[in-house]
Amino acid sequence: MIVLHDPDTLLHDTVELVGAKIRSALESLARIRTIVEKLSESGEHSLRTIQSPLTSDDPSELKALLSIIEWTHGREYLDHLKNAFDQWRVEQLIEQHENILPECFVYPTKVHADPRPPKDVFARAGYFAFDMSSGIMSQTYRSVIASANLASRSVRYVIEFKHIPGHGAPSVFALCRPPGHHCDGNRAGGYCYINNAAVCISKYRSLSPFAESARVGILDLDFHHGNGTQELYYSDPQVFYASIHGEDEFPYYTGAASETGAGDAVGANLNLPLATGSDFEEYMKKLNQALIALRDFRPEFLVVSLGFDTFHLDPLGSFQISTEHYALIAAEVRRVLADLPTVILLEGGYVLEHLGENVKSFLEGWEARM
Ligand code: OKP
Ligand code: ZN
Repeated sequence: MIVLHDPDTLLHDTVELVGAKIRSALESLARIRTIVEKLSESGEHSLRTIQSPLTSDDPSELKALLSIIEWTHGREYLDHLKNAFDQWRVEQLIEQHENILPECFVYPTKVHADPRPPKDVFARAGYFAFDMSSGIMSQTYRSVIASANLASRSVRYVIEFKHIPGHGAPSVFALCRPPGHHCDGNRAGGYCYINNAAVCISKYRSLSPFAESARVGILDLDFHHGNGTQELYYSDPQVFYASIHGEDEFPYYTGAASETGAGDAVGANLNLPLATGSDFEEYMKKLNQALIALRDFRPEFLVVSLGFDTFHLDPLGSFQISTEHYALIAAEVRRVLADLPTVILLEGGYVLEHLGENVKSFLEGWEARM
Protein backbone atom coordinates (compact mmCIF):
# COMPACT_ATOMS: atom_id res chain seq x y z
CA MET A 1 0.00 0.00 0.00
CA ILE A 2 1.16 3.50 -0.74
CA VAL A 3 1.05 5.53 2.47
CA LEU A 4 1.46 9.31 2.35
CA HIS A 5 2.94 11.19 5.26
CA ASP A 6 4.13 14.74 5.97
CA PRO A 7 6.23 15.50 9.09
CA ASP A 8 4.44 18.88 9.31
CA THR A 9 1.38 16.96 10.58
CA LEU A 10 3.34 16.53 13.85
CA LEU A 11 3.74 20.25 14.50
CA HIS A 12 0.27 20.83 16.00
CA ASP A 13 1.18 20.12 19.65
CA THR A 14 -2.24 19.80 21.22
CA VAL A 15 -3.66 20.35 24.65
CA GLU A 16 -7.26 20.00 25.79
CA LEU A 17 -9.34 20.79 28.82
CA VAL A 18 -10.24 17.95 31.18
CA GLY A 19 -12.33 19.58 33.83
CA ALA A 20 -10.55 22.85 34.52
CA LYS A 21 -7.11 21.38 33.83
CA ILE A 22 -5.10 21.54 30.66
CA ARG A 23 -3.80 18.12 29.58
CA SER A 24 -2.03 16.99 26.46
CA ALA A 25 -4.79 16.03 24.04
CA LEU A 26 -5.66 12.44 23.09
CA GLU A 27 -5.37 13.58 19.50
CA SER A 28 -1.57 13.84 19.75
CA LEU A 29 1.38 14.03 17.41
CA ALA A 30 2.58 10.72 18.92
CA ARG A 31 -0.25 8.99 17.01
CA ILE A 32 1.38 9.76 13.69
CA ARG A 33 4.84 9.08 15.07
CA THR A 34 3.94 5.55 16.16
CA ILE A 35 2.15 4.70 12.90
CA VAL A 36 5.09 5.88 10.81
CA GLU A 37 7.50 3.96 13.02
CA LYS A 38 5.48 0.71 12.82
CA LEU A 39 4.98 0.95 9.07
CA SER A 40 8.60 1.73 8.33
CA GLU A 41 9.93 -1.11 10.45
CA SER A 42 7.60 -3.61 8.78
CA GLY A 43 8.88 -2.57 5.34
CA GLU A 44 5.76 -3.97 3.64
CA HIS A 45 4.35 -0.60 2.68
CA SER A 46 5.64 2.17 0.55
CA LEU A 47 5.75 5.13 2.91
CA ARG A 48 6.21 8.38 0.99
CA THR A 49 6.98 11.73 2.51
CA ILE A 50 5.14 14.65 0.97
CA GLN A 51 6.27 18.25 1.29
CA SER A 52 3.70 20.72 2.52
CA PRO A 53 2.96 23.60 0.14
CA LEU A 54 3.68 25.95 3.06
CA THR A 55 7.34 24.91 2.90
CA SER A 56 7.58 24.75 -0.88
CA ASP A 57 9.43 27.37 -2.94
CA ASP A 58 6.69 27.27 -5.53
CA PRO A 59 3.83 29.54 -4.36
CA SER A 60 1.47 28.11 -6.96
CA GLU A 61 1.23 24.86 -4.94
CA LEU A 62 -0.29 26.63 -1.95
CA LYS A 63 -2.59 28.64 -4.17
CA ALA A 64 -3.85 25.48 -5.85
CA LEU A 65 -4.49 23.72 -2.54
CA LEU A 66 -6.27 26.74 -1.04
CA SER A 67 -8.52 27.00 -4.06
CA ILE A 68 -9.57 23.36 -3.48
CA ILE A 69 -10.07 23.94 0.27
CA GLU A 70 -12.19 27.01 -0.51
CA TRP A 71 -14.73 24.83 -2.31
CA THR A 72 -15.71 23.85 1.23
CA HIS A 73 -14.39 26.35 3.75
CA GLY A 74 -15.08 30.08 4.01
CA ARG A 75 -12.20 32.47 3.52
CA GLU A 76 -12.80 34.28 6.83
CA TYR A 77 -12.73 30.92 8.62
CA LEU A 78 -9.45 29.97 6.97
CA ASP A 79 -7.96 33.38 7.75
CA HIS A 80 -8.97 32.90 11.37
CA LEU A 81 -7.18 29.51 11.54
CA LYS A 82 -4.14 31.08 9.96
CA ASN A 83 -3.94 34.34 11.92
CA ALA A 84 -5.67 33.99 15.30
CA PHE A 85 -2.65 32.79 17.23
CA ASP A 86 -0.28 35.45 15.91
CA GLN A 87 -2.86 38.20 16.43
CA TRP A 88 -3.07 37.23 20.05
CA ARG A 89 0.71 36.90 20.27
CA VAL A 90 1.38 40.46 19.13
CA GLU A 91 -0.97 41.67 21.82
CA GLN A 92 0.29 39.48 24.66
CA LEU A 93 3.70 37.95 23.88
CA ILE A 94 2.48 34.46 24.72
CA GLU A 95 4.13 31.07 24.88
CA GLN A 96 4.19 28.38 22.17
CA HIS A 97 2.01 25.89 24.05
CA GLU A 98 -0.78 28.37 24.60
CA ASN A 99 -4.12 27.56 23.06
CA ILE A 100 -6.94 29.75 21.78
CA LEU A 101 -10.26 28.26 22.92
CA PRO A 102 -13.74 29.72 22.37
CA GLU A 103 -15.04 32.33 24.77
CA CYS A 104 -18.61 32.31 23.48
CA PHE A 105 -20.57 30.31 20.87
CA VAL A 106 -23.09 31.87 18.50
CA TYR A 107 -26.43 32.17 20.25
CA PRO A 108 -28.83 29.53 18.79
CA THR A 109 -31.58 32.04 17.97
CA LYS A 110 -29.09 34.31 16.20
CA VAL A 111 -27.49 31.68 13.95
CA HIS A 112 -29.81 32.46 11.05
CA ALA A 113 -29.55 36.22 11.55
CA ASP A 114 -26.13 35.99 9.86
CA PRO A 115 -24.04 37.51 12.66
CA ARG A 116 -20.55 38.84 11.80
CA PRO A 117 -17.38 37.28 13.27
CA PRO A 118 -16.34 39.25 16.37
CA LYS A 119 -13.01 41.09 16.38
CA ASP A 120 -11.71 39.59 19.63
CA VAL A 121 -9.77 36.37 18.82
CA PHE A 122 -11.39 34.31 21.62
CA ALA A 123 -14.87 35.43 20.68
CA ARG A 124 -14.07 34.70 17.03
CA ALA A 125 -12.82 31.23 18.05
CA GLY A 126 -16.35 30.59 19.34
CA TYR A 127 -17.93 31.91 16.15
CA PHE A 128 -15.80 29.46 14.12
CA ALA A 129 -16.18 26.33 16.30
CA PHE A 130 -18.87 24.11 17.81
CA ASP A 131 -16.88 22.69 20.73
CA MET A 132 -13.82 23.21 22.95
CA SER A 133 -11.56 20.47 21.56
CA SER A 134 -10.26 22.31 18.52
CA GLY A 135 -8.14 25.08 19.93
CA ILE A 136 -5.72 27.06 17.83
CA MET A 137 -2.06 26.80 18.81
CA SER A 138 1.09 28.25 17.33
CA GLN A 139 1.59 25.49 14.72
CA THR A 140 -2.03 24.44 14.15
CA TYR A 141 -2.34 26.01 10.71
CA ARG A 142 0.88 24.37 9.50
CA SER A 143 -0.44 20.90 10.37
CA VAL A 144 -3.94 21.62 9.11
CA ILE A 145 -2.58 22.58 5.69
CA ALA A 146 -0.20 19.60 5.62
CA SER A 147 -3.11 17.29 6.49
CA ALA A 148 -5.37 18.69 3.77
CA ASN A 149 -2.50 18.53 1.31
CA LEU A 150 -2.06 14.80 2.00
CA ALA A 151 -5.74 14.29 1.23
CA SER A 152 -5.42 16.21 -2.02
CA ARG A 153 -2.22 14.47 -3.11
CA SER A 154 -3.79 11.06 -2.40
CA VAL A 155 -6.44 11.78 -4.99
CA ARG A 156 -3.78 12.53 -7.58
CA TYR A 157 -2.10 9.25 -6.73
CA VAL A 158 -5.16 7.07 -7.19
CA ILE A 159 -6.13 8.82 -10.42
CA GLU A 160 -2.66 8.67 -11.96
CA PHE A 161 -1.93 5.12 -10.90
CA LYS A 162 -2.34 2.29 -13.34
CA HIS A 163 -4.99 -0.24 -12.53
CA ILE A 164 -3.13 -3.53 -12.15
CA PRO A 165 -5.41 -6.38 -13.25
CA GLY A 166 -6.37 -8.70 -10.40
CA HIS A 167 -5.44 -6.14 -7.75
CA GLY A 168 -8.53 -3.98 -7.61
CA ALA A 169 -8.57 -0.26 -8.33
CA PRO A 170 -5.71 1.88 -6.99
CA SER A 171 -5.85 2.93 -3.35
CA VAL A 172 -3.76 5.17 -1.10
CA PHE A 173 -3.68 5.69 2.66
CA ALA A 174 -3.07 9.27 3.87
CA LEU A 175 -1.74 9.82 7.40
CA CYS A 176 -3.81 12.94 7.95
CA ARG A 177 -3.52 14.89 11.19
CA PRO A 178 -5.49 16.79 12.35
CA PRO A 179 -8.49 14.67 11.32
CA GLY A 180 -11.37 16.22 9.38
CA HIS A 181 -14.78 14.58 9.58
CA HIS A 182 -16.30 16.73 12.36
CA CYS A 183 -15.74 20.17 10.85
CA ASP A 184 -17.97 21.84 8.29
CA GLY A 185 -17.36 24.89 6.13
CA ASN A 186 -17.11 27.41 8.95
CA ARG A 187 -16.74 25.45 12.19
CA ALA A 188 -13.89 23.53 13.77
CA GLY A 189 -14.76 20.81 16.29
CA GLY A 190 -13.81 17.35 17.51
CA TYR A 191 -10.10 17.96 16.83
CA CYS A 192 -10.96 18.83 13.18
CA TYR A 193 -10.29 22.07 11.26
CA ILE A 194 -10.40 21.28 7.55
CA ASN A 195 -12.59 18.49 6.25
CA ASN A 196 -10.07 16.24 4.52
CA ALA A 197 -12.76 14.03 2.96
CA ALA A 198 -14.25 17.15 1.36
CA VAL A 199 -10.80 18.13 0.11
CA CYS A 200 -10.62 14.73 -1.63
CA ILE A 201 -14.00 15.18 -3.23
CA SER A 202 -13.25 18.71 -4.42
CA LYS A 203 -9.89 17.61 -5.76
CA TYR A 204 -11.48 14.66 -7.54
CA ARG A 205 -14.13 16.91 -9.04
CA SER A 206 -11.53 19.47 -10.11
CA LEU A 207 -9.74 16.76 -12.08
CA SER A 208 -12.84 15.23 -13.54
CA PRO A 209 -14.06 16.51 -16.91
CA PHE A 210 -17.68 16.18 -15.75
CA ALA A 211 -17.02 17.69 -12.33
CA GLU A 212 -20.53 18.20 -11.04
CA SER A 213 -21.81 14.87 -12.21
CA ALA A 214 -19.01 12.79 -10.66
CA ARG A 215 -20.61 10.37 -8.21
CA VAL A 216 -18.63 9.86 -5.04
CA GLY A 217 -19.03 7.59 -2.01
CA ILE A 218 -17.83 8.25 1.53
CA LEU A 219 -17.54 5.44 4.06
CA ASP A 220 -16.98 6.79 7.56
CA LEU A 221 -15.62 4.08 9.87
CA ASP A 222 -14.53 6.30 12.76
CA PHE A 223 -16.28 5.54 16.08
CA HIS A 224 -17.81 9.02 15.99
CA HIS A 225 -20.39 10.30 13.55
CA GLY A 226 -18.83 12.53 10.89
CA ASN A 227 -21.27 15.39 11.36
CA GLY A 228 -19.15 17.78 9.30
CA THR A 229 -18.93 15.54 6.28
CA GLN A 230 -22.64 14.69 6.49
CA GLU A 231 -23.53 18.38 6.70
CA LEU A 232 -21.39 19.35 3.71
CA TYR A 233 -23.05 16.84 1.36
CA TYR A 234 -26.49 16.53 2.92
CA SER A 235 -28.19 18.11 -0.10
CA ASP A 236 -25.79 16.82 -2.73
CA PRO A 237 -27.34 13.93 -4.69
CA GLN A 238 -23.95 13.07 -6.22
CA VAL A 239 -22.32 12.22 -2.88
CA PHE A 240 -23.35 9.22 -0.80
CA TYR A 241 -22.31 9.38 2.86
CA ALA A 242 -22.45 6.20 4.97
CA SER A 243 -21.36 6.07 8.61
CA ILE A 244 -21.18 3.42 11.33
CA HIS A 245 -20.77 5.03 14.74
CA GLY A 246 -21.57 4.88 18.43
CA GLU A 247 -25.13 5.89 19.27
CA ASP A 248 -25.57 8.78 21.75
CA GLU A 249 -21.88 9.62 21.61
CA PHE A 250 -19.94 12.69 20.50
CA PRO A 251 -20.99 14.82 18.57
CA TYR A 252 -24.36 13.96 20.21
CA TYR A 253 -26.81 15.89 17.99
CA THR A 254 -26.24 14.16 14.66
CA GLY A 255 -25.94 10.62 13.34
CA ALA A 256 -29.50 9.35 13.76
CA ALA A 257 -30.75 6.79 11.25
CA SER A 258 -33.58 9.21 10.42
CA GLU A 259 -31.08 11.62 8.79
CA THR A 260 -31.29 10.43 5.19
CA GLY A 261 -30.45 13.55 3.17
CA ALA A 262 -32.37 16.59 1.92
CA GLY A 263 -34.11 17.59 -1.31
CA ASP A 264 -32.77 15.70 -4.33
CA ALA A 265 -30.32 13.95 -2.03
CA VAL A 266 -32.86 12.09 0.10
CA GLY A 267 -31.53 8.54 0.28
CA ALA A 268 -27.89 9.56 -0.23
CA ASN A 269 -27.11 9.69 3.49
CA LEU A 270 -27.00 6.50 5.56
CA ASN A 271 -26.41 6.55 9.30
CA LEU A 272 -25.95 3.22 11.03
CA PRO A 273 -25.65 3.92 14.75
CA LEU A 274 -24.55 1.03 16.98
CA ALA A 275 -25.29 0.64 20.68
CA THR A 276 -22.59 1.11 23.32
CA GLY A 277 -20.46 -2.01 23.65
CA SER A 278 -21.34 -3.48 20.24
CA ASP A 279 -19.15 -6.39 19.15
CA PHE A 280 -17.52 -7.38 15.86
CA GLU A 281 -20.49 -9.44 14.69
CA GLU A 282 -22.91 -6.56 15.13
CA TYR A 283 -20.42 -4.25 13.51
CA MET A 284 -20.08 -6.47 10.44
CA LYS A 285 -23.84 -6.50 9.87
CA LYS A 286 -23.85 -2.71 9.68
CA LEU A 287 -20.72 -2.69 7.56
CA ASN A 288 -22.31 -5.00 5.04
CA GLN A 289 -25.39 -2.76 4.90
CA ALA A 290 -23.20 0.29 4.28
CA LEU A 291 -21.21 -1.46 1.57
CA ILE A 292 -24.27 -2.70 -0.30
CA ALA A 293 -25.78 0.81 -0.21
CA LEU A 294 -22.55 2.35 -1.46
CA ARG A 295 -22.25 -0.21 -4.25
CA ASP A 296 -25.85 0.37 -5.31
CA PHE A 297 -25.17 4.11 -5.53
CA ARG A 298 -22.63 3.33 -8.27
CA PRO A 299 -19.95 5.89 -7.34
CA GLU A 300 -16.80 6.24 -9.39
CA PHE A 301 -14.57 7.19 -6.47
CA LEU A 302 -14.50 6.31 -2.77
CA VAL A 303 -13.22 8.09 0.33
CA VAL A 304 -12.86 6.05 3.52
CA SER A 305 -12.73 8.11 6.72
CA LEU A 306 -10.90 5.60 8.87
CA GLY A 307 -10.83 5.88 12.65
CA PHE A 308 -9.27 3.34 14.97
CA ASP A 309 -11.28 4.51 17.97
CA THR A 310 -13.59 1.52 17.37
CA PHE A 311 -10.80 -0.45 19.11
CA HIS A 312 -11.92 -2.17 22.34
CA LEU A 313 -9.40 -0.25 24.49
CA ASP A 314 -10.04 3.20 23.05
CA PRO A 315 -10.75 5.87 25.69
CA LEU A 316 -13.24 7.61 23.36
CA GLY A 317 -15.00 4.50 22.02
CA SER A 318 -16.98 1.54 23.30
CA PHE A 319 -17.00 -1.04 20.50
CA GLN A 320 -15.37 -4.43 20.96
CA ILE A 321 -13.12 -4.47 17.90
CA SER A 322 -9.71 -6.17 18.14
CA THR A 323 -6.52 -5.82 16.11
CA GLU A 324 -7.29 -8.94 14.01
CA HIS A 325 -10.77 -7.62 13.24
CA TYR A 326 -9.36 -4.64 11.32
CA ALA A 327 -7.98 -6.98 8.67
CA LEU A 328 -11.41 -8.59 8.29
CA ILE A 329 -13.14 -5.21 8.11
CA ALA A 330 -10.74 -3.97 5.42
CA ALA A 331 -11.02 -7.21 3.44
CA GLU A 332 -14.80 -6.90 3.49
CA VAL A 333 -14.71 -3.29 2.23
CA ARG A 334 -12.38 -4.32 -0.55
CA ARG A 335 -14.40 -7.45 -1.40
CA VAL A 336 -17.48 -5.35 -2.16
CA LEU A 337 -15.89 -2.13 -3.47
CA ALA A 338 -12.54 -3.19 -4.97
CA ASP A 339 -13.35 -1.69 -8.36
CA LEU A 340 -13.41 1.86 -6.90
CA PRO A 341 -10.30 4.04 -6.79
CA THR A 342 -10.08 4.72 -3.05
CA VAL A 343 -8.45 7.22 -0.75
CA ILE A 344 -8.27 6.14 2.89
CA LEU A 345 -7.91 9.04 5.33
CA LEU A 346 -6.87 8.69 8.95
CA GLU A 347 -9.43 10.16 11.35
CA GLY A 348 -9.40 9.15 15.07
CA GLY A 349 -7.88 6.33 17.14
CA TYR A 350 -6.26 7.07 20.48
CA VAL A 351 -4.55 3.99 21.92
CA LEU A 352 -0.92 4.75 21.13
CA GLU A 353 0.28 1.29 22.18
CA HIS A 354 -1.92 -0.45 19.59
CA LEU A 355 -2.47 2.15 16.88
CA GLY A 356 0.44 1.04 14.69
CA GLU A 357 -0.52 -2.63 14.72
CA ASN A 358 -4.17 -1.79 14.11
CA VAL A 359 -3.22 0.23 11.04
CA LYS A 360 -0.98 -2.60 9.84
CA SER A 361 -3.78 -5.12 10.32
CA PHE A 362 -6.19 -2.97 8.32
CA LEU A 363 -3.74 -2.50 5.44
CA GLU A 364 -2.97 -6.22 5.41
CA GLY A 365 -6.66 -7.06 5.07
CA TRP A 366 -7.07 -4.37 2.40
CA GLU A 367 -4.38 -6.00 0.31
CA ALA A 368 -5.76 -9.46 1.21
CA ARG A 369 -2.50 -10.76 2.56
CA MET A 370 -4.16 -12.42 5.51
C1 OKP B 1 -12.76 12.97 17.21
B1 OKP B 1 -12.74 11.83 16.23
C2 OKP B 1 -11.88 14.50 25.50
C3 OKP B 1 -13.08 15.15 24.84
C4 OKP B 1 -13.12 14.78 23.40
C5 OKP B 1 -14.14 15.25 21.29
C6 OKP B 1 -14.08 13.89 20.68
C7 OKP B 1 -13.58 14.01 19.27
C8 OKP B 1 -13.45 12.73 18.52
N1 OKP B 1 -11.56 15.11 26.76
N2 OKP B 1 -14.29 15.26 22.72
O1 OKP B 1 -13.90 11.52 15.58
O2 OKP B 1 -12.06 10.65 16.65
ZN1 ZN C 1 -13.54 9.41 16.40
